Amino acid sequence: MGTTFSLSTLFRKKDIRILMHGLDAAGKTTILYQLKLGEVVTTIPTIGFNVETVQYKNVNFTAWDVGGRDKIRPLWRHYYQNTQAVIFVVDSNDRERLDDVASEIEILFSEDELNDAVIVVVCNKQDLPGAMTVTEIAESIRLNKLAKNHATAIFGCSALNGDGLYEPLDWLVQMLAKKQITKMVKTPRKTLPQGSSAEKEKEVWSVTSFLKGRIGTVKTYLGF
Ligand SMILES: Nc1nc2c(ncn2[C@@H]2O[C@H](COP(=O)(O)OP(=O)(O)OP(=O)(O)O)[C@@H](O)[C@H]2O)c(=O)[nH]1
Ligand SMILES: [Mg+2]
Repeated sequence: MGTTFSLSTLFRKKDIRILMHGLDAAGKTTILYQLKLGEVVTTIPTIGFNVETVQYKNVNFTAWDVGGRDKIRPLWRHYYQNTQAVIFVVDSNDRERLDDVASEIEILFSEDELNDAVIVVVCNKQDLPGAMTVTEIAESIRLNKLAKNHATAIFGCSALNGDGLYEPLDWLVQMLAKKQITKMVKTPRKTLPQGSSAEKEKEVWSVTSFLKGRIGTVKTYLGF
């Protein structure tokens, strides 16, 4: 008897909860509203949080943009529960605080509650002439070392002109879909909770037939 699962188990999850973290003035709120409204809004420093749902390629991202001032950073961990992805926003023009960025990112990667989350670093303000490159930032924050135990990637963007805002989302969706498939392959059907909708699902595919024929369907569903 091989491991079996139903395709609908994968399809139930198309809501993704993401956290947007980063030092104050990195551009989190600007990115959030550029994604939501397609325009640059005038921001003030966020004291609590903003939360918005952004729909992209058939996925609903519920994005929590939490204020980054040093005094309120200890509150970040109250938002970790059920988080599937973290977008850590860096001000590419702020060389002076790159050490702070490195230590905050290191803390994030070591949080047990985020063990299953994917973390994407976004180097914002690439439109500014003095902006550090993505490579420079990746080296300074030692992302290679952190990536050994965690799914991660780094991208450049500009919330001001909208460049590069969607590549991180594409990567997140791909990574989360991969994780979901891996989890399902590893989870024997008998461990599904009794009476759950997955349990009631009538059509069940074997792993082999799923892998042979269904990955294309998953991609289509996710909008690739
Ligand atoms: N040049 C440039 N400026 C940007 C960009 N993104 C944001 N800004 C500016 O950076 C400043 C801070 O942006 P916010 O979005 O408020 O930053 P934040 O990360 O939400 O800050 P907190 O709420 O304090 O944590 C604002 O003046 C934005 O207009 C960008 O891509 N390029
Ligand atoms: Mg803000």
